Amino acid sequence: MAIMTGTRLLRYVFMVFSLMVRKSSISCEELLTGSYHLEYLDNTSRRVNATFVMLVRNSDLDGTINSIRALEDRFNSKFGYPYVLLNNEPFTEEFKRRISVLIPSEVQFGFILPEHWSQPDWIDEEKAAKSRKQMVATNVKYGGSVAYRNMCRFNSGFFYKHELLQKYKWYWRVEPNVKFYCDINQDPFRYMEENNKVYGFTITVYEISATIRSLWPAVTDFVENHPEYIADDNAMGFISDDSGKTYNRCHFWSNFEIADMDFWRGEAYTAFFEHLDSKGGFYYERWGDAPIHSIATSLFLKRDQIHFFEEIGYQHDDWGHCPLPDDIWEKGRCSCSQKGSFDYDPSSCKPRWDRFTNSGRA
Ligand SMILES: Nc1nc2c(ncn2[C@@H]2O[C@H](COP(=O)(O)OP(=O)(O)OP(=O)(O)O)[C@@H](O)[C@H]2O)c(=O)[nH]1
Ligand SMILES: [Mg+2]
Repeated sequence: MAIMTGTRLLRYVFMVFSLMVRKSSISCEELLTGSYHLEYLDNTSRRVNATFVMLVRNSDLDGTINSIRALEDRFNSKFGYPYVLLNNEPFTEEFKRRISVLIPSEVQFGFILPEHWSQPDWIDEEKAAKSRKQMVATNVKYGGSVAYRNMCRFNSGFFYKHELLQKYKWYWRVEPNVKFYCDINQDPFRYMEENNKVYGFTITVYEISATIRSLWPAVTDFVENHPEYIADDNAMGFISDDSGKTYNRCHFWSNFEIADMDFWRGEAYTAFFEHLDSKGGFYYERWGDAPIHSIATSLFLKRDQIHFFEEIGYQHDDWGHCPLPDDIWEKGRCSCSQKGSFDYDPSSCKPRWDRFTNSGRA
């Protein structure tokens, strides 16, 4: 304090007061002992309108704790973004207690309305059941699960309509048991906002064909009827190798997403989702939210509005991204091995993304 210049001191006092107004849980002791640092105050005063979103079950408690601890340690303890946790069943008191204790910023627990989380009545259950049975017989992951299909449909067309998310523009999707390997020193939300980005990813993979057999015909149908929604300089070249005739199955892995919900709420995506939903493919096949989000962003956005987060070291199940440039890896104090990064695994679409983003540019 003694060495602060007058301007810095005034700024500090202003930020302390504005934080006290917004965050009544800050204690005098914390202020006096200086456990709230200038960096934190500076970051929180520059936060954008954003939240983490986690869709979880009560049984996911341990995995949810793991993810939140990792995120707080590597990023959010410096920024204080809020969390919204959603569930199709009421969260137990124990779940809320165990999660709330981890999060110094705001956390809200939401219940998903059954109409956003159920197989619509007009779906022919006999046809859907036959397809599920066939997928089980051919060992398609989650092929027999209606709950998984409800989840994919919810993540495709409903999460951003949840009442707790209405006040937010940006979200960062987080799943249970994911890992964050590196310090995230720059605010990714701010990066997105300041650079006119809409959708951010870390991993891109191929979808299993058995789950999306009729998805691309439904997409081309939509595109033919709505050429007005197709962006100039879009990313069709990333998801199709023949100018849109077929889908190459590349998608951004949606268990990690940092994106602008206003895109999902907008006219193009709303019409797109309604069109796809009307085909019944969430239940007659097992369409995932990842290919649907990826196709929509690739068609309705300019390619520059889709961002690859190199600096976010991240792991979901067996596949993880570790920053490859040494300077980024060192600056992030990453705990992952660059050699183990999924980016150039044969199952990764990252080489295609690189080729695509480096091509067609003067
Ligand atoms: N509330 C709730 N959440 C669910 C349900 N099924 C899946 N989820 C959540 O939806 C997200 C995706 O589900 P996962 O089971 O991880 O599906 P996935 O990522 O495709 O597959 P994995 O490779 O097994 O992780 C996770 O955040 C889950 O916690 C469900 O029935 N209820
Ligand atoms: Mg998962």
